Amino acid sequence: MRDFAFTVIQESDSYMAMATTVEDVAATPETIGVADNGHVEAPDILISDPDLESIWEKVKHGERLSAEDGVKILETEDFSAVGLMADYKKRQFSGDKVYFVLNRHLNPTNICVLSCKFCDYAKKPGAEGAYEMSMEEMLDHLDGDIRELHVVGGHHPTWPFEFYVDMIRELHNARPDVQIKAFTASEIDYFWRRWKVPPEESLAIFKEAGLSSMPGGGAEVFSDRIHKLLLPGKAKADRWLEIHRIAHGMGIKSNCTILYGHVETFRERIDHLILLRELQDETGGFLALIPLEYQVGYTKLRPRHTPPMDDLKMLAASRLILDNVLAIKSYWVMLGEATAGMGLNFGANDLDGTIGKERIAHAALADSPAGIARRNMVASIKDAGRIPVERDALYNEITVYN
Ligand code: V47
Repeated sequence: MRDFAFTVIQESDSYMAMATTVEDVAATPETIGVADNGHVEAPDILISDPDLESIWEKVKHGERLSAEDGVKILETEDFSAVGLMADYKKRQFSGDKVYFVLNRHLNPTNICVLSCKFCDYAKKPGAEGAYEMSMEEMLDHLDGDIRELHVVGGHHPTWPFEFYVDMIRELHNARPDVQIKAFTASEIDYFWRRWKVPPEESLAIFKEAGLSSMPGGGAEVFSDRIHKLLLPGKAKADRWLEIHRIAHGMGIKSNCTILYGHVETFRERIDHLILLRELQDETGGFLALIPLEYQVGYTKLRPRHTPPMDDLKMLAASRLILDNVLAIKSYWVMLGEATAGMGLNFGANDLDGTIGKERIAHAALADSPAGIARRNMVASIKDAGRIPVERDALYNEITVYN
């Protein structure tokens, strides 16, 4: 049987050795509760779909699930069995704890050279609604008692690389206590394509300027078919994975995402998760997966949002396939608060954050409020019968709300 807690302890130790400041030391299994909850009693599960029998045997025995298993989880009608299996798996990572962070999203510009077919946020220069923030406006995002600033924007045609370095430096100097999680792999790739700054160099410069970790955006779906269809010109799977590999090797932890619920197949979703799992085996550098439910908005790649039942199966499949990543986020901004709350019983152990001024999902008409406060986070987690834990960007625990 695979001993997950032990694997994580080894991986975290190697990253702690590379970390440079106290704030940049990532959480250890002790701080996230893995050590306490590594051995969890398997519940009796009533399984009505025979396809799930062998999957449950594997989950109980700590065996890896295959791509075929993942597809069966997404296809099954046996909704409750899937939820219970994912919940069991989740307890091995974090018991009953559910994490959240006090954070703000900063989207410095929506001007973007790309034309991804799912994106309502990007604008061409001069188009109605296109914006560029001044440094002062960006610094305004550092209000209140936030711990994490999430910085992601369009691939701007003319902002020089040095401007992005100044951005990180000024944000960091203004609030050294706030951990800056900035720039998707797609943006890091763009700094190479546009300004010829290779990822090793840009990441080292950003790290020195105050970058603490990287967000998981820009991954979309790692399939050549989808890439050709929806995101011509954007970093492909290999490049996205390569950039995260480089970051992890430099001691920069990161998140990963999958954008689902548009034109991808179930098999393409699971293949994507398996590629993430393989990289995580290699580096141990991913902190969390965020399954992003496609927001129909004005792009209308499909007529309706993914139904909540399918969102919940997607969370469960993510938890069960990605058996080596600590956190699975139930991302309330895209799922809506009700489904995100239910997600805490389908394998998710993180509600992301209080967010504040998020723009990307709201450009696509996501209907949850643009920021819910700490109180609401704690209440939502307690409503799901779980223990709220406020964390920092690197999953160090700040407060446990017992
Ligand atoms: O990469 C764009 C996605 C991502 C749409 O790392 C859309 O902690 C749904 O990556 N419907 C940015 N999604 C958001 C993101 C993220 C969010 C929260 C936390 C973290 C983290 C990362 O949003 C983009 C793209 O995949 N996106 N348009 C849309 N219509």
